Amino acid sequence: MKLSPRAHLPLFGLLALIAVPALAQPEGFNYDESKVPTFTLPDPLTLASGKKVVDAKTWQEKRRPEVLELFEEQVYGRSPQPRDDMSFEVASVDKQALGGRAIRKEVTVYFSADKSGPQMSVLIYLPTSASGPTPAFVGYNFYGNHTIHSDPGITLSKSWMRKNDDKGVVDNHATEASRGTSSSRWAVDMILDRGYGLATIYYGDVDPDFDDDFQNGVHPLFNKPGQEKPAPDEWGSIAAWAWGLSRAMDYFETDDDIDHKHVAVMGHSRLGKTSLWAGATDERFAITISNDSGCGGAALSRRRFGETVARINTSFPHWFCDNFIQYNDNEDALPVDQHMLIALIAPRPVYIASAEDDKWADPRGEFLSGYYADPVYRLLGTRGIGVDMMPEVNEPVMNTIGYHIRSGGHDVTDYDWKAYLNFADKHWKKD
Ligand code: GTR
Repeated sequence: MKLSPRAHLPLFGLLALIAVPALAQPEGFNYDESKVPTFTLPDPLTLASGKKVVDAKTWQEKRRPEVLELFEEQVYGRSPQPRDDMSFEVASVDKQALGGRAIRKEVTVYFSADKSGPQMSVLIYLPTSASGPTPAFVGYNFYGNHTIHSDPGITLSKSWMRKNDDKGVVDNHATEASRGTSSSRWAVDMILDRGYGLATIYYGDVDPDFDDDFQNGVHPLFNKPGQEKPAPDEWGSIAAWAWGLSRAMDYFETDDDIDHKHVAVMGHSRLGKTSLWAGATDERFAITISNDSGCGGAALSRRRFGETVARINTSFPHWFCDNFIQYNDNEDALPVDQHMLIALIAPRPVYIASAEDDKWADPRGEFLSGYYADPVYRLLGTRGIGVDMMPEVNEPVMNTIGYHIRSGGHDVTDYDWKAYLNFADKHWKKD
């Protein structure tokens, strides 16, 4: 059976009523549902041999490795194992942070024995009220750990940052004016009140986000002798960032204050693409959350709605592996689509969030990847997505696959965090 999204159009007819005109989206791209081309998605439950997958064992042992390999080789690139000389160092601990409600820790992860080499700083808040190991969310931030809260005890990042006047970045570096400038995206109080911890890392610690042929960040640490940059099937920046999240998980496994069996990986936009790849490649992440992840994240590439493969590979040549370039304006040749990325996370819970005005990220394409991953989730004995049409704005669905489309634009809001906390409660605090 070939899956055809067209077959479901009547079910999704309501969407037309809730659509709003595109706001400030790049011109020259399609934002018109009627202009989405007809396409056929690859079936996650058919082996390369053409045989159907009809039981969980065949998925786990045969089909899942095939799909993972395709994404590694063709989309994100293969990542290495961590080096044996990686180490962790607790750089600071304050047991009375945020007026006594949180333990704040800062942990440095050195990716090799060279402590002046690539490293990342993990900022962790845990509720002081916790009586044992705490379940936690982990996610990257865009402009340094010190931006997520005005807490003066957070070490100001010294790393290279992208230019941004609103974030107090001067000469590509943070200043005191940067503190707390992203706090609206990090519901620290709400997370602590609900009994969860939060860990965050500046993504540029792992790989600064610009195209320099991988001369900085973690990549050079893993070059083979004579190698100057990753091969066409080796890790781009998204894969490197996802790899960094796994190194944070390596640390959590050593920290008795963190319930490492209950860690949710969350990310927004390019970092939502990253959280999905982290959840797909590292089964230690018990929940995966993508916030407005769009093209190369949850959105189906074949829809060519909003951002396209050609556009993302042109604007951000370092994000994916070089093999992905062959799919520029050639999406139908992809051996995978993003519903299969969601399927790689099965049977673990995954939450996909969209925003109504974020047409660039293709909200409907983000929903459909969850929808078309559902057969894999159900084969593995879960409830899957549990709905057969896209929900209305601000009406989250929460089964093993969760989804919402919130009103507003490309952002992370308290509304999103509330949904993620509810989703974690639903899966982890069963009576
Ligand atoms: C945009 C890019 C999106 C998304 C976003 C972000 O410019 O086209 O795919 O990743 O950046 O990460 O903020």
